[in-house]
Amino acid sequence: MSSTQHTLGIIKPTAVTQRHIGDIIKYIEQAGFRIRALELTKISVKDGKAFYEVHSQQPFYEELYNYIASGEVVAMALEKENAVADFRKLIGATDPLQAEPGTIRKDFGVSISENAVHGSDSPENAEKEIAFFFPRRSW
Ligand code: IDP
Ligand code: MG
Repeated sequence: MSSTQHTLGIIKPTAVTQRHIGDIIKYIEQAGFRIRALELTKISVKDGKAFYEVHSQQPFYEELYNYIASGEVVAMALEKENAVADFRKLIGATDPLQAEPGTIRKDFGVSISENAVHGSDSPENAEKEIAFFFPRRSW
């Protein structure tokens, strides 16, 4: 059984500076997602650390939070049946080189760090991540 679900997507700094916001949103809308909230914003290093806390034991943690805080990003709350899994499918593998043709990371990612987009990995984390960016959510 499937039901309406939400996920958090982030267009990462490199994709923003490369002016791929419109292209990426087009992929997202054409895949059937409804955008429920959207903000162009800049994350502080402190917030980047908190957002990626789950990766704090990874060797790439410092690079990760510094990168997400390095420029403007677009945070989006997305709605669809099976939104979490379907968005992971749409964005493709973490490493753009491994991602399937037609996925966002394949088409707009430049490296494993600069892989164009973030997508929540579970419905529970999606709820937390949406609350992180959109604390006044009314839907
Ligand atoms: P995901 O974004 O596909 O869920 P995660 O394993 O959750 O991948 O890692 C979070 C982010 O950390 C990735 O999107 C990627 O940008 C970065 N990352 C993952 N593995 C590496 C690595 O080995 N080196 C550098 N950055 C990495
Ligand atoms: Mg992840």
